[in-house]
Amino acid sequence: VDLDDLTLPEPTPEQFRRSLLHHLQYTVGTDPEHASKFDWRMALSYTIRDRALEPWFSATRRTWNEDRKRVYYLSMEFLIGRLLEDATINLGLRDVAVEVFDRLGLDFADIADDEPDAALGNGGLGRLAACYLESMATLGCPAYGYGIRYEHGLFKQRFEGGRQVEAPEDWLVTDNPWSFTRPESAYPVGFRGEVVEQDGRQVWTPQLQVLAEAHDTPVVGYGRQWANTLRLWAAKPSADLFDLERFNAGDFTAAAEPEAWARTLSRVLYPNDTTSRGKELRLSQEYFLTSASVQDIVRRYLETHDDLRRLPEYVAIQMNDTHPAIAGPELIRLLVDDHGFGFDAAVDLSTQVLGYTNHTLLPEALEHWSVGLMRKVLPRHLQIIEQLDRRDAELHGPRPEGVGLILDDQVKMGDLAFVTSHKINGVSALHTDLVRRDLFPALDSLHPDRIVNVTNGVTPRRWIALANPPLAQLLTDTLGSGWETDLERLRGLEDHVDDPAFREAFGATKRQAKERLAGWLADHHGIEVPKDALYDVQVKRLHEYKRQLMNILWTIAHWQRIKRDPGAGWVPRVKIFGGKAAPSYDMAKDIIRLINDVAAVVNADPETRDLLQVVYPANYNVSMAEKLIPAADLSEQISTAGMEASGTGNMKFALNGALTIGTLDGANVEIREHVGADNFFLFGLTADEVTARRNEPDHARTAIEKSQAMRDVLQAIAEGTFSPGEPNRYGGILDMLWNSDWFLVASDFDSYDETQQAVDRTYLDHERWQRMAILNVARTGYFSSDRSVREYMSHIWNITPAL
Ligand code: 26M
Repeated sequence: VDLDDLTLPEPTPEQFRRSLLHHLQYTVGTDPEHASKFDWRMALSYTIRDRALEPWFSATRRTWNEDRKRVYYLSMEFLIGRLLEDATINLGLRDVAVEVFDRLGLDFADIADDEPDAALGNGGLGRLAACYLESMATLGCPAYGYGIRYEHGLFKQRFEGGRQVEAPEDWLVTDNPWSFTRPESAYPVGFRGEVVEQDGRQVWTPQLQVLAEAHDTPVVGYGRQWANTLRLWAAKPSADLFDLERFNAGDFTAAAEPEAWARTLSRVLYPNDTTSRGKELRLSQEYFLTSASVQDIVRRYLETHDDLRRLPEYVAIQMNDTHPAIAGPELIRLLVDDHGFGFDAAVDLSTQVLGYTNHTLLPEALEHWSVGLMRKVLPRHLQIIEQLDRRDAELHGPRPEGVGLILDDQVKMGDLAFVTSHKINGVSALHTDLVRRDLFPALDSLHPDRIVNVTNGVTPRRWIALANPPLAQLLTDTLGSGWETDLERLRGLEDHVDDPAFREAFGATKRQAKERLAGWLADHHGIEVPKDALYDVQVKRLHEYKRQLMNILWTIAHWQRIKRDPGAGWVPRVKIFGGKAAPSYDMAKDIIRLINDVAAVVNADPETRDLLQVVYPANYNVSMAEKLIPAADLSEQISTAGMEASGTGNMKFALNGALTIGTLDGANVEIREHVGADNFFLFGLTADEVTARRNEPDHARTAIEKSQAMRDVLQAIAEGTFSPGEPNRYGGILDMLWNSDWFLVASDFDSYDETQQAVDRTYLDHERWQRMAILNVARTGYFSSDRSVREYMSHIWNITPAL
């Protein structure tokens, strides 16, 4: 078959309309008179999808024909959000689609808004994987994302009496037009059982087997040239799991148990982004993803090669944190047990293929599994880990205390990932320094060439073109097209920063975004906010180190000050919060409730209502981020220094013309260097000062006693100002602030307060603010994920892109 014969030409509006109506009738099975929003959305999705298949097939064919090296990105999370509008933009079809819907009397944006978010991730790590997939496709880097097709993504959040309530998420209840099931690509994944020695070889006979079934989604690059595959594994019981004997004996429930267990593996995403509590199901999910993926990778390689020793020339596997770190032992196992390799040769080969990205230094997030659990679930892999550990000890001589893969009967997954990878990377310059210094000092001095930095980035297609069409239009009008794939061109805006006409147009894009957001808040959340206030936004997962608490405490201080002197010329502010807490994280949930309680009191205060509003729309996710970020004037990046590995929200805000108030943490450091210190609101202790301050006894109490503002705030909370009739509601928070305060809210409060006042003063000088905002956009092109992916390609994967 000549595939080129089947290629669809770039559609005219008329052809697009015909495709749309064809799908509405023949795929969706309805007609324009009766079609619902859902029907139109499906018809549109199929129309767009048809056009995605051509770059998808041609990229796959080219990689195959040219026998190119491929990268495999293994991640427990892909927070891809909605796909329809992104694919439409990347295929260059947005204008045509908008026009066709206009003529049908329908609104393209409204229909695209019907799509559920694919929320297969918690936060930064999962969203980064999604941005990287999009950049790899845009750059023509042959790549596969491998993940799990969770039936239920991240829980849905709502508030009841200000408290977070979780409900299951159900993205698969309606058809997913972007997914292609590949029943022919299914792999058995074994668990438990025994290892016996036979003729000097170890033979593992698993007790349970599950099938991993592939579901493929095309990932379309910008410019219609290339598409890659996101392959998500669904767990299916293998036929022998069904216990026919038991069933026939009438024990139906027991007969179905092993089947139910199998399906559990892809049932639900763990809603944790910090604590790694040892749970057998989590380890089993990690192995399920890893084993299916590694089998698929080796199978694909062997289709066109016969010598596995050349695997590193054709395969790069990237581990997104340690969650898939069992990939090292799994690849070694396949090479030794199934392909006759010696142990050392298998280790060398695996190490050349694998890379490991670290995303956190938080001790509670560093994965470790007890030796006992490993022995039970993955007995052969434990043997390999023990053998790796012995080999390392022999190679490098006597080891200091605490060095090695197993400590206190726990397998340390970070160390395992390190010794089985040729490169280990941190995600910002500061974070990489800390990875070297604090996390892997011993391994770093043994392998000084292994740790490298790749500062995170975000895709400008989703985070500018899709999220902020008026800004995108202004960029194109000012710089010409091309900035979408060469974001450093934003520098060209510097030439226009003093041009009043450009300044006016730039200001208009922000005003429009605020109006859009205000409209959406009113329509979807019943929240009314002024359109001309300073929009101050903190959106991210709830965690003590991110210090949403400091933000809401400052909000209270600000409210108290306005009440003391209402006529003092205050800048009207809307404080916007968004984010979910892990269901078991009590302190984070208390902070959510406090924010909502403060909102209730402050928003109802007639003295201050025109000057201060606090809003917290429930269920922050990727599509809410697309609405909030373009409207922000001020981006809150206020983590305790040394704790946020990078941040990526910080980049999205700066690219959309928000100014940052932030600490010297993660990528804030580099953002400040790029935009210039004058265009960034810096406050707070440095990472080294944080370490020193924590060693000062009673640092919290001392700091609170020094700060009149802080004491007034804590007193109001303790008096029940925000919890009428229940003054002790926030006793836990108050006790923590006075007596422990690990995240140094009190120590940084006054510095934050002074800087917030500087924000107000600057905002009153409209010209100056506008100038700073424009320079933020102009100077943050570096934070494109295209730049990050290029660095991975050249420093870690050794891949040259096909485009
Ligand atoms: C671990 C064990 C069990 C269940 C869940 C987990 C887990 C899941 C996600 C642990 C951590 C997870 O994510 C961490 C994360 O999102 N880190 C963020 O990564 C971003 C991308 O590099 C950085 O920008 C953020 O600073 C970092 O916090």
